[in-house]
Amino acid sequence: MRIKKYIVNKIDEAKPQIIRDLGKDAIIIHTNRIRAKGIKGWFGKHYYEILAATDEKSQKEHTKHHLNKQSSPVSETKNSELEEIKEQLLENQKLLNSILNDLDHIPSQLPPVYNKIYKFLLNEGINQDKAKKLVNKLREKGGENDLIQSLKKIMLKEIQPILEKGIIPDENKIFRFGLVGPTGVGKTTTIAKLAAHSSLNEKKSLGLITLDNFRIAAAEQLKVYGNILDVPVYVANNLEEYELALKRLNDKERIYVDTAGRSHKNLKELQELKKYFDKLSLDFVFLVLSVTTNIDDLIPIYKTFSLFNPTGLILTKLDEVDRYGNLYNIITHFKKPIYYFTTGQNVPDDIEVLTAEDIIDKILGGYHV
Ligand SMILES: Nc1nc2c(ncn2[C@@H]2O[C@H](COP(=O)(O)OP(=O)(O)OP(=O)(O)O)[C@@H](O)[C@H]2O)c(=O)[nH]1
Ligand SMILES: [Mg+2]
Repeated sequence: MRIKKYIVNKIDEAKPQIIRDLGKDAIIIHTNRIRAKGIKGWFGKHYYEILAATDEKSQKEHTKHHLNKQSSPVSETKNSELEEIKEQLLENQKLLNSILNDLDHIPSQLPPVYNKIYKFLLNEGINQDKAKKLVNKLREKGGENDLIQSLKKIMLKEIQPILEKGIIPDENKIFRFGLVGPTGVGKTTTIAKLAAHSSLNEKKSLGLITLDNFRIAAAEQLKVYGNILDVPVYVANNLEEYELALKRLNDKERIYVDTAGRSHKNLKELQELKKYFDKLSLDFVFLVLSVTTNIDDLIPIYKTFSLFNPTGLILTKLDEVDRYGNLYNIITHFKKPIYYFTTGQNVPDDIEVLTAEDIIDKILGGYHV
């Protein structure tokens, strides 16, 4: 066995070197994508470390073959021999391509049209692994002329069943809602929007409770909205006050409970908050997350807040993003229905319910053939 290491900018670049050094039977045994050290690395420069191997026998044959070719004068090389070499090289190329494809579905090996779609998905903010999986599914499906239409179907099949669950039944029942989430994502603003909708459109009787005694301004913020809508707002500083507020709002068709934003790193405070939620069985617990937060940062947040056993998500600040791929990341990663999307600071207008189709249209809308 002979192993040789290659450092290249693109995996393709290693292929001719591997054939030249180790022969056509060489196989790639390992590839590693590495970020360049120092200042180059900061600018996202990557290179590949590739390990290729061949056994001694085929290596010897390769060297012999190589030397023979070198010593024979070009004038003596017959056309048929040249053809043979050409064929051999093409064979090698095919072999290496298939190895590389099997390795990690390397995007540079994709046919151009798929590569374009892959790059588009990445550019839209879809996570690399998820984009790769989508393109692979698209390739497997194949056959259809309109690839974007096929991709849409694939994505729809994936996210529709998740989103379909995110509907509040249109019943004359009493519903209690609690909103939790990290700081500043828009929980209080969203409660104001929801409360306005319940009161003005659905004509429901309602009350608001805030457990946010953390910031003095927080209770005031909700009270202002309460006054405008003419609905009672209770500020609960402890469990007793919370129970009292619940009693007073007992006959209301809708109760919205606002909470202080907490860092997911502050587990103790979150566990304390959980005690309040346990006091009243809430029909819907919404975890409020901002779409401006990257999926990698959302994962630990989601993990900690799953303490509250959320019914679903509310995604805020959709107006602040230009690319919608993170929606796909969030839906496929957490597999939780998204009940509402908020699209700005205006109360009560900037809130929407989006279907799976709406979301996919947003993501794929910018693709040009
Ligand atoms: N652009 C944009 N801003 C929003 C949206 N929703 C809320 N905001 C703004 O985000 C800021 C924080 O909103 P809050 O409702 O106070 O957020 P919160 O989650 O209650 O914050 P804490 O209670 O401090 O954790 C405010 O300036 C809101 O106007 C939205 O959909 N888009
Ligand atoms: Mg708040």
